[in-house]
Amino acid sequence: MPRYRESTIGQITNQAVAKTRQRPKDPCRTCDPASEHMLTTRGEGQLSQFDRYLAQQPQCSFGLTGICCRLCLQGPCRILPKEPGNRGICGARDYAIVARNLVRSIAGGASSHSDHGRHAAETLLKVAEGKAPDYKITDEEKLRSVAARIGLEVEGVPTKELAKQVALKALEDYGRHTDEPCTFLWSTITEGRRKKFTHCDIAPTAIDKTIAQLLSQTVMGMDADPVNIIFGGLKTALVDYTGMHIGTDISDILFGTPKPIVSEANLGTLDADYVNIATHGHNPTLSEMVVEAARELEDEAKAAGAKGIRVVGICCTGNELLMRQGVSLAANQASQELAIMTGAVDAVIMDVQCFIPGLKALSECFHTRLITTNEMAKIPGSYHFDFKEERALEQARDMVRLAIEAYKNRDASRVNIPAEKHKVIAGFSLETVQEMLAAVNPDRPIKVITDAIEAGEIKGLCLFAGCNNMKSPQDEAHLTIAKELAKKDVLLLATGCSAGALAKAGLMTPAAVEAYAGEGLKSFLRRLEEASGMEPGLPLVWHMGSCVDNTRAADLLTAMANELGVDTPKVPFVATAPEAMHEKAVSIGAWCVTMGVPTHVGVMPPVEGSPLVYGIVTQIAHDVYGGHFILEEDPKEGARKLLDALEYRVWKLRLHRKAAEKYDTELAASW
Ligand code: BF8
Ligand code: SF4
Repeated sequence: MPRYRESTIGQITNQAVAKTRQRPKDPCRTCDPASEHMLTTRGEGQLSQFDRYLAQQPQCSFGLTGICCRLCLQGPCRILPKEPGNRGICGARDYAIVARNLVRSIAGGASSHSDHGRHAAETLLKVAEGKAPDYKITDEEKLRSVAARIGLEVEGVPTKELAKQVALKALEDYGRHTDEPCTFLWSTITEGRRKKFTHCDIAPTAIDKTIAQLLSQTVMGMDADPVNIIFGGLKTALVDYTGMHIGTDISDILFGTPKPIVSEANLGTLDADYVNIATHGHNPTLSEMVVEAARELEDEAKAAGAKGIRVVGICCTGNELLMRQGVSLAANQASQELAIMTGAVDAVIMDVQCFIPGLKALSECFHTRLITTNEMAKIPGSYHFDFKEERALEQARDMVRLAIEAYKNRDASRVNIPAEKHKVIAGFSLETVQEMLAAVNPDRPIKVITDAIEAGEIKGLCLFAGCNNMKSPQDEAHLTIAKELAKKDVLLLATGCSAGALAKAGLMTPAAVEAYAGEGLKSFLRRLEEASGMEPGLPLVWHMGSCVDNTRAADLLTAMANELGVDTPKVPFVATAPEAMHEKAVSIGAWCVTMGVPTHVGVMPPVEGSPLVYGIVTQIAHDVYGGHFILEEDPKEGARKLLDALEYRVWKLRLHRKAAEKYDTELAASW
């Protein structure tokens, strides 16, 4: 069987350099009306990343294509067209430099996600040991199901004791010294993936060791073999997955597994009459306490002249609070500074990741107080709390009081809140999805999806993930691809800032089903809606949570593979990061590929400088893992390629089924 070749995949088109040469002139590059309002009505001197992006153009073509090396002090070395300049000073070739740079991004992403997971596990341990009295085990059922999945004895074990064992088992994944693979990886993937990762020698045994080894593998004078470097990167991507899974599982245990919930999204959710607190970052450990403290201190806000306190979310902390508490999602990554420009945000409380230093200069134009809370993430000139779970609620109260104080200094004449906001139906954890599907088929809920695919009612699933990137007009690629795929009957899942983009634009509503879904998708969603009695209806896009919650989508992929009796590369499931920006998006994309998922990235990563590496990630990866990167900056083309990948899988699955029936053999394992 010849391997799948999409005619344009694998051909370098120099998209990154072509883009920087276009040098846009207008900072207002967004298709979010709220962002447009802020960028066109803001006061003088209120600069944001939209302006700074223009100032950086044109960007360096060596950096854009990945052929700049700064790994040692002899550098930077650039790969030039002719000998001897076509190698670094040490003799490193383009492929080694591109591969090393790429996998070091994966190490960055994996360290972020796994730190998040570690923090969750340490918090759970403190709760189990009675050292964090403000927290509790909210979802005992999840605790027991996670414990059973990772092989712990559950029957008759008291809750706190079990919580301790789960926490310790998670922490074991960070520093194991034996050859056993990471538990939170091994217990959540298919048998086929376990064999594949073992065969390719990329099954990680310990998170911290794997990240450290990748850095060691890629220092000056170490690995120069691009395939070996990339395999090291993929092993590290799997520890990214492991840390993310730990983060999601334990957050659900501590704060509850998300259920369908109605809220709103976009800057219009800020309210001039209230003390507005924006929670920003990723880890719900702090923000859950802020929500609780804000509820407690309503009267203090009223005494200060406000109607009360409004907590809103930005980025993934926003997604976490939206999914569990129904807190409004005010902004995704690109509009974080624009929230401050409204003049109505009294404090931004940050935990970890994705809050940008540019917030500080802008906050100085207003009364807004910036509050950082993590020892690794400080912004000069901001308030800083050394956040400790042992004193969580007390510290959260102090933060909320800082916001109330700031409110007293708010200049009402400068408040400029755009009207734009949309209803959002969120809360699609795997448990929610399974419960909905069980209303149709109680014995085999996932079969409802796989049957709909096999019957041709829907074409498959697409996971929308990742960020905003100033290289693309804000949210445009997310919306374009979502609408294109919905029209073609693809069931859409979303996380992270992609979910933010789709929520802000009203795509997480039943009305969007009417407006954008093809007939097949419409009838599938209606059937499910009726059977499950889902109020107030099913949205077009299912919000699965923050970036770490991409593992919820991966679990759905695994469940579909198990239901179909195949390995993941045969499942009609694709992923897209239309506006990928962060190193975390690179690591998520890399584990999606190892899980056998065709993964579209809408902003060119720095790989065009090496045809060999480009070929490995877009073609060879498919041969080995069944997943590959689709690197395409044109959103419509990206959507077409994703759809092609889905249709190819459905076609092949049918073909293999027919052959197996006809010759009475096992279903072919190839993809
Ligand atoms: O972790 S999608 S910009 S906020 S990295 Fe960051 Fe990207 Fe947003 Fe969530 Ni994920
Ligand atoms: Fe140059 Fe080699 Fe040093 Fe990189 S490691 S900066 S290519 S000499």
